Amino acid sequence: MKRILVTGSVRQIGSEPTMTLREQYGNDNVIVGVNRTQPQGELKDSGPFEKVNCTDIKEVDGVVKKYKVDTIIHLAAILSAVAEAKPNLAWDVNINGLYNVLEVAREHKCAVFTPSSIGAFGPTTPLDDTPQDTIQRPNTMYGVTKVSGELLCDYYYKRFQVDTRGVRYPGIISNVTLPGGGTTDYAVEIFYEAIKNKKYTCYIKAGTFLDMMYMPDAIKAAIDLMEADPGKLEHRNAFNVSAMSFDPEIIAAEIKKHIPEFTMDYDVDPVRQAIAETWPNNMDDSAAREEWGWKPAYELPAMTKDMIEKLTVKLSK
Ligand code: AKB
Repeated sequence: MKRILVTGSVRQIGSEPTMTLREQYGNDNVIVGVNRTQPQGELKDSGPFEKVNCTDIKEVDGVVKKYKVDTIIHLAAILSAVAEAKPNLAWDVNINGLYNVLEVAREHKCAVFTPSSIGAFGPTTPLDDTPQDTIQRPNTMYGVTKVSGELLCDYYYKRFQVDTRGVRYPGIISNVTLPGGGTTDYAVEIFYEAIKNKKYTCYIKAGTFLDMMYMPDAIKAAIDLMEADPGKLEHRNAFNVSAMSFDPEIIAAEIKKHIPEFTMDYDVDPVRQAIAETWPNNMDDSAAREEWGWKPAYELPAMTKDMIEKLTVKLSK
């Protein structure tokens, strides 16, 4: 990776990876691709940014040509809960947007990283120790777009030799950008509410286990996979990666160790609960460990401690 375009740079999953990429590859070598939300602060001031709406192939093509981009980190996507509310938009961004990125990559010989998700699984998938290769019949629009995206990336690799790579991200927990429109967002909101109000009303039922990952590990997964020896990659576009699995009771208990007065109650959202019930309780990520040495640094206790320390400082400003 020498010249990198990051789409979706300003959104939940985009802003921190973009800054890490700038630190590692040079500010001028990482182009922030924005659509409607303008970048702020360090993200805006530290290097180039350009309007890149991935559903407009001319915009993607223009920026790739202008900066001689060799790698596209394609993070622009509509997440699960919004995708259920706006399936047309989800199809347009998650499928047509990806197709445009792959076409431009084919033309200009770029490598492409695209995240898939635990949302690529569904109700008939084995939900415990979910294997790398297994049944994928999701019943959400988000899931449909994620499975299609995995297949499309495989196709572009086999048919056109585009160097496509990707992981199935679990819920990502970050102290920088607030989540929006996902099913796993509760695992971030809970920290903000615990610090600000000492209580949280959770929209996911007790006993619903989901895989999660702290943002530094999510960034490491993307960079390690893109830097991996291609000769060792068998799965390429859809590696299961996980760092921890918990239900709302377990994360609440961990937070209570730091904020003893914290309490949690429930007001379950039927849409997000139904989605969560079709996603793995925990994935088997041994293929990623074997093929490119995946190893997360943060489990639940270390992530919780770091989130509380960082957010306490941030929210006191
Ligand atoms: C969501 O909840 O939609 C995302 C995801 C797991 O893909 N965070």
